[in-house]
Amino acid sequence: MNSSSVIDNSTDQSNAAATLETFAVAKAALEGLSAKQKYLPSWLFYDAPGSRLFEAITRLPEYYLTSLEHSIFLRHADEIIVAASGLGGEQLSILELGAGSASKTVALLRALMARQGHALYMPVDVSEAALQWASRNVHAALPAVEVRSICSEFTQGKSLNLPEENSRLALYIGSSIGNFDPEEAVELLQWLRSQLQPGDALLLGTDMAKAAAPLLAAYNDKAGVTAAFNRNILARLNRELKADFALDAFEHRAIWNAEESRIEMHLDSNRNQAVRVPLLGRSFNFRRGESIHTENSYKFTVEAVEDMLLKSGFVLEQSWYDSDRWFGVHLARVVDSETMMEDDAEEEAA
Ligand code: AVJ
Repeated sequence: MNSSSVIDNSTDQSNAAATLETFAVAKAALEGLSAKQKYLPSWLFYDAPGSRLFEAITRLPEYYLTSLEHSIFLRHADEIIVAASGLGGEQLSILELGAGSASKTVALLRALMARQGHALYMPVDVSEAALQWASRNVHAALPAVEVRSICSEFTQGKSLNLPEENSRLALYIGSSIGNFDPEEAVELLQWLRSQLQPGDALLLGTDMAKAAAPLLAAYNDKAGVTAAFNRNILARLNRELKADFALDAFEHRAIWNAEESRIEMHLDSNRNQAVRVPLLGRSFNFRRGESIHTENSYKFTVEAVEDMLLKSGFVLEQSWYDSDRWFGVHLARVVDSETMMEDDAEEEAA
């Protein structure tokens, strides 16, 4: 990366949102780089260059997740929509956490349009740019779909103020849930449950636990795009916090942690070095071989999915897979809290 790609946020657009975001980046960097095992939270990957690199990852031959999930949607969209619609007979609308390019979502919206003749699509994202991208893509493919964007940081537990008239299918796809530790994943899904009503549904996409080889290949691609994606987190600290990370002084490493059932990504310092971060007013020392842990990507069994859903107030109704069962798409229903309390009472009585 050369210096001409450095963006100066302070002179460029000094709006309140940018300042808030820089503050969040600074806080995350200070916390993570001060820890004994250094880490940086994986949301830091997704600035504009990082989001482009992620899109490139989804097109890599080794990164099977996106293409398999897309093929599951293409093959089973009608069935998924019928199953999600349940018995209520109301119109179904689609809510999506994390808008992305919405390219996979189009398959579901097409099936919903065919069934109802109308579809309301509500993408939720922190990034206005991501929301615009999603709604532009949906509009290009399906001009009749009504898009209502919701700009919100959904990991912060705030209300989405959803319209009440329809029943909803919430999408959390792409195995994004795999970036959270098990407890955090349950907290996120519990919050989602709190935004929904009894009878509403959730469609959750998860990468499934499998042999180490294809997993390692998916996170150590030959073209080095994942390595560039991983290093972009340091480039971002250089851009936004004026840090002086030498990108070639950190090596991309992705490993399979079988005990935790997760891929871990790290950046390993290949020398003893100090890195200055002027916006934090300090520097950080790295020993040769010391790592910055940048991501966990959990891989699930269907039992683990069912358990996570139950703890969050959902019951698993049906799962769809590719022929190798590498990727899973799970339909779950909101459990209404009265039934849940009755169940608890029965358990206590037993
Ligand atoms: C977007 C979180 C699903 O964990 O596979 C891709 C991100 N990291 N390559 C994943 C990612 C490295 C991705 N998720």
